[in-house]
Amino acid sequence: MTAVRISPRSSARQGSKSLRTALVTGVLGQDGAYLAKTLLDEGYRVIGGIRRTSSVNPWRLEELGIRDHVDLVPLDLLEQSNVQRTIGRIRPDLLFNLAAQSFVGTAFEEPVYTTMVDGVAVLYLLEAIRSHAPETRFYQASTSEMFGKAVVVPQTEDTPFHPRSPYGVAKVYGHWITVNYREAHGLHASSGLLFNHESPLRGIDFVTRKITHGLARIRCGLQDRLELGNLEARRDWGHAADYVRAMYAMTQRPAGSTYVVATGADHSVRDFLALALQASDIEVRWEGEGRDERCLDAATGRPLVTINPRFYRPAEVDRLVGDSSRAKRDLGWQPTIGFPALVEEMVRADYDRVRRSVDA
Ligand code: NAP
Ligand code: F7E
Repeated sequence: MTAVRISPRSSARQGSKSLRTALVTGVLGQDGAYLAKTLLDEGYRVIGGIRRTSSVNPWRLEELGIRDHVDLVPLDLLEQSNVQRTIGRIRPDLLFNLAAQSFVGTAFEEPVYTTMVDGVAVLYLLEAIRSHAPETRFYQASTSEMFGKAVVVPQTEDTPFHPRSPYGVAKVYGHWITVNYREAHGLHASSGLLFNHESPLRGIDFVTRKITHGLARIRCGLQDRLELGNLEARRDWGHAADYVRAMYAMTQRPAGSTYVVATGADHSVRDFLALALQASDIEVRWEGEGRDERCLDAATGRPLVTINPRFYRPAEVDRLVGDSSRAKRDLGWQPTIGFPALVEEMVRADYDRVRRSVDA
């Protein structure tokens, strides 16, 4: 990991104003990295907000080759005074709020923290924009988790919300306060109802990356088996590189709005695992049922995947599949990377990293 240079005071407004400026919270996360790359390609100066930790790790920016092109500023969403000062100083043209406690499993263990970061902090940002930078165009990272126990399949912008986790509940607040500031204060504020999107830059706790990383370690003899939860859970999985294009497109519309971003097709965790095993050239057979089901190496009979109820959720979402007709019509947005290609890319990237002993 290389040393990280953090600009305590960004000079975005002091230098030439010819370059448009985008501020991205959560820039070190999966979407932050892909979005920063998209914005740089669009000609923006990109300032990335990060929270201070003992070892800030910009590995995703490094993987995309943009580490030296993004200015990092301290911006912990829970410190309202810092949020006010940073936005007042930078007055960005675009502000993307991607920072979040984004892991649903953790939200059940840390519901208050999750509510503060994923819900209340959205209000801190909107208040700062309202006070200091009302021309700033704002994007809020909303989620299909807000639909939760959805009454309609597929879900659209008009489907009622019924969140099933403290994460989903907090995001519902973030969404509605964004809509409210658009309607009440005339801000250019958009909310993207994004369904699951993955990539080789996905965090290691999420099931897709847990599978591809785990299989790579098994192939390299570094791990015996993979423990998973509910294999029947279904998600509408797309590629993060596609989804950040929709975020940017929302900020380019004449007015802010709400859009569903999804592929329109769902698959089970079992489907993802099967494709990942295939792409890893591992032949398997299954035995047992329910929580006793096991996936064995066809050649040796060794268990490769077992079920651990620890990874079940206290409450699951039902069938989440998105209808992106509106985004396709207004934003000209289309997903370009299909499910098998996504799985293969993730399997290949993790195998390469594990073989080269690269931490990610
Ligand atoms: P991610 O990889 O978990 O990234 C989240 C980022 O937020 C991390 O860089 C994290 O910092 C930062 N963060 C957390 N708490 C913070 C705080 N208090 N102050 C400042 N930064 C903080 O998530 P992602 O997958 O890129 O998702 C981006 C956004 O989209 C999130 O808001 C997520 O809830 C939402 N979303 C994601 C999906 C999806 O499928 N990926 C779908 C719908 C919505 P550290 O790097 O220090 O941990
Ligand atoms: O779980 C099941 C689990 O943690 C997907 C976040 O980006 O997308 C993400 O949230 C499914 C669930 O993602 C394991 O029960 C089985 O049904 O990868 P996940 P998520 O909860 O859908 C939404 C749209 C967001 O907004 C979130 O920020 O997979 N599952 N076995 C497992 N999940 C995990 N994590 N680990 C397992 O072992």
